[in-house]
Amino acid sequence: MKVLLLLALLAVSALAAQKRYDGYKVIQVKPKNVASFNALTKLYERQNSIYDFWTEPRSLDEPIDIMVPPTHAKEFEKILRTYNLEHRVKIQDVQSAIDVSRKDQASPTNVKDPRSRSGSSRYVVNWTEYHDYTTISVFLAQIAQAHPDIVTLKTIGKTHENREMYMVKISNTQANSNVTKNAILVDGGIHAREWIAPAFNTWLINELVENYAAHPEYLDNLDWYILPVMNPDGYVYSFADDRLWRKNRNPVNGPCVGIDLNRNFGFHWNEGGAAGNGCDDTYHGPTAFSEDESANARDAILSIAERTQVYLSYHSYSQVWLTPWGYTVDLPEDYPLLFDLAQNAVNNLTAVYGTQYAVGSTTGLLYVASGGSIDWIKGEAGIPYAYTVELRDTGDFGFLLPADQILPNNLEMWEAVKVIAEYTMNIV
Ligand code: 0X9
Ligand code: ZN
Repeated sequence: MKVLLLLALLAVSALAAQKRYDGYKVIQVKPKNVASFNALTKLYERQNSIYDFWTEPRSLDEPIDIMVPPTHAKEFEKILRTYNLEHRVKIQDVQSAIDVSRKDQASPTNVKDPRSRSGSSRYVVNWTEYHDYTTISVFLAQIAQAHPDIVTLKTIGKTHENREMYMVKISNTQANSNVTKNAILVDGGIHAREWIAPAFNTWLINELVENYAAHPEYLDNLDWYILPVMNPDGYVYSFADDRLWRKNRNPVNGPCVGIDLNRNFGFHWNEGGAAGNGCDDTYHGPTAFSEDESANARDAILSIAERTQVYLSYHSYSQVWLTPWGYTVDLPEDYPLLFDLAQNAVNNLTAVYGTQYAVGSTTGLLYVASGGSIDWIKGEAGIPYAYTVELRDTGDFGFLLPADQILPNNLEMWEAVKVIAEYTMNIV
């Protein structure tokens, strides 16, 4: 009885510790004219620690999703009235939406006996739920152990909170061992709350390995390097403490915690579209590569960069496929090549369920954002086909994408990745 009481108390206090979003709304706004677009951009630049822009101001005809706290509901209504803004409430109460989406979170894995929960399936993960970092780590160890001939699990360093960061190498080392293979680098989860990105990456690892027979050429002729969770501390925090956490968990900013790792990479670092205020969600950090996570990624990537032709960095949401640059409106010289490959990949994706993705440069489709990983990867590491891909959806659920969309998301994205793989095999 006492034990039960203690457990109940623990459960309640764990819940109580979670950041709550009672009365927060996500409102989609259409700017439509220059004055209102500028007003919203100003709000984004000056007050993004109050108003969480789930999507940033992009262009006049693109809707913007803004999470408004109840304390600022009146002020925001005034802005809507002043600029006569067309708007629609997308999420009436963010806390209720988080409560609903909690059913999509798999229960934690018993590390001592990882098989106890998974029943008959081979691995601890499935793709009908979102899994915590421990479970993903156990899965990586399991699949590496089951396929020592094709999977190598490497640790590339530790996070600020001392968690291991993993990189998975997948290749059939028996095939074509005399030639140097082209490589594809994949990452995801640089932003903690974008759970669909790690969920796609673990699926991709499983598909490449377990379904080898369906596409042996992908492992016979290519090396794959996958960093399934780039921001483990943030990811853990988004499970346990704050579902909408984005940055890492380095507390260097006085009262505020965290650096946006996708503003911390060292190519034209801090040249716009990144915040100097440590409380902002796009804080670029004190210096380029100041963070353990970005520095570890840099070192691991540099060691494989020479043979690597493609980089796919998974985020959510918006359904867009982005090329460099993020720091400038200029386009890279080989932009037509990057665009064509991306468009072919997207066309194949759309053929599955009709899901639409827009293709274009980061500044062309989104906004100026310096210090992003793709800019450094193309500009400094020299990997030519560098892309950021924003997965499902277009804002109905946003970051709280229901788990029943994981599989459709993954299956359609796989069709795009197949086009990339076919192309990369043949680059000489
Ligand atoms: O702003 C970002 O970091 C990405 N969008 S997100 O909504 N997932 O935060 C886009 C990154 C685009 N690439 C560069 N910044 N270079
Ligand atoms: Zn992101």
